[in-house]
Amino acid sequence: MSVKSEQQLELEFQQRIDKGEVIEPKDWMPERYRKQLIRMMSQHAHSEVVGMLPEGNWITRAPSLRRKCVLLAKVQDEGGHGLYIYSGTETLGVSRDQLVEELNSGKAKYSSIFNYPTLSWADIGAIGWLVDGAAIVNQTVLAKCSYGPYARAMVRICKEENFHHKQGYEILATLMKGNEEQRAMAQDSINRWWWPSLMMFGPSDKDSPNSADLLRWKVKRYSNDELRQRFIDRTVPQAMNIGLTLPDPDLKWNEETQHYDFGPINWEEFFQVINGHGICNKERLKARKKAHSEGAWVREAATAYAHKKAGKMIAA
Ligand code: BYC
Repeated sequence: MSVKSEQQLELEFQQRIDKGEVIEPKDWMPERYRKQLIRMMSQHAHSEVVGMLPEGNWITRAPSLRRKCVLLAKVQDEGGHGLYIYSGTETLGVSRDQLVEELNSGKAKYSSIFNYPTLSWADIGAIGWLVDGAAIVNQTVLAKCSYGPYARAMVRICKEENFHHKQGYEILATLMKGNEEQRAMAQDSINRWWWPSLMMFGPSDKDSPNSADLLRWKVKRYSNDELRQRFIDRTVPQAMNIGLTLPDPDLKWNEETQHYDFGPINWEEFFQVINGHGICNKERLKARKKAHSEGAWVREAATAYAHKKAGKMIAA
């Protein structure tokens, strides 16, 4: 029996990708494909889990029982998204414990957006509308990515994100129909969250070292800049619809390109944030570490129960 060379296997792998086939955990894959997926999926899972913190900050201060219930459900959904994606990442041969350790030690990245503070109730609207809105643009495409477990996780996640997006927009639309102070609060929130939301799509294409591989392997279907543009084109009319002004004097419709032109993004701020120097980086990591150590008894109890159950099954 002839053994295929690594080169031959890679060639066949790429042919499968080019034909639009889905790669499953037991299929042969290049080590770099596996590593890139672990990097991207674990960052995504961490983002969902850290993303619970800025919104969790407002659960006790939501302005009505209805708003509190909705926010609780949303934050719980984000926790669930983290768990699906950690499970998806485990299919690549890495344990969730290992991934969580990388987050808690500060080695792993998570989305830059969650290093900004939630200063007012309107920020909960802005997160739903802009942050979940950006996530939908990115993740709808990831639902067609080449790795089966990641793509499948995205289908359910996107359904829930659509609901999150609508609840955020509804919070802002309600505030914009309110008094002057409420409208000012909504506008102030958008002034602070607009640019960081654009940064969620990652650096511009020329500064994106991972994109070439990810596009070739159809993990990414569009580049960072293409998805950012798609998000802007969708979001500007929604802002106009409820009377919000986006804080970019260069933002204008371009008849020729049929897209909105927009002003320069502050990439220096982005790189500061992803390298640990954002407003809330330290606070977020501290909160995660505290939750992890305070949850140790739950993990121990679950392990003890699993061992006891396994022992009983062997005895029977
Ligand atoms: N933040 O080569 P590039 C949510 C890093 S959560 C931090 O373009 P890539 C939600 C990048 O990792 C949604 N780091 O990278 C939750 C790389 O560093 P390393 C989260 C970023 O992977 C709760 C370096 O910059 N969504 O929706 O090709 C409540 C160079 O970048 C960021 C996902 O995670 C960033 N924004 O493209 C509400 C989606 N951008 O690893 C809502 C899945 C870049 O080489 N991920 N970096 O050290 C992706 O689609 C891609 O990973 C990205 C970046 C587009 C984010």
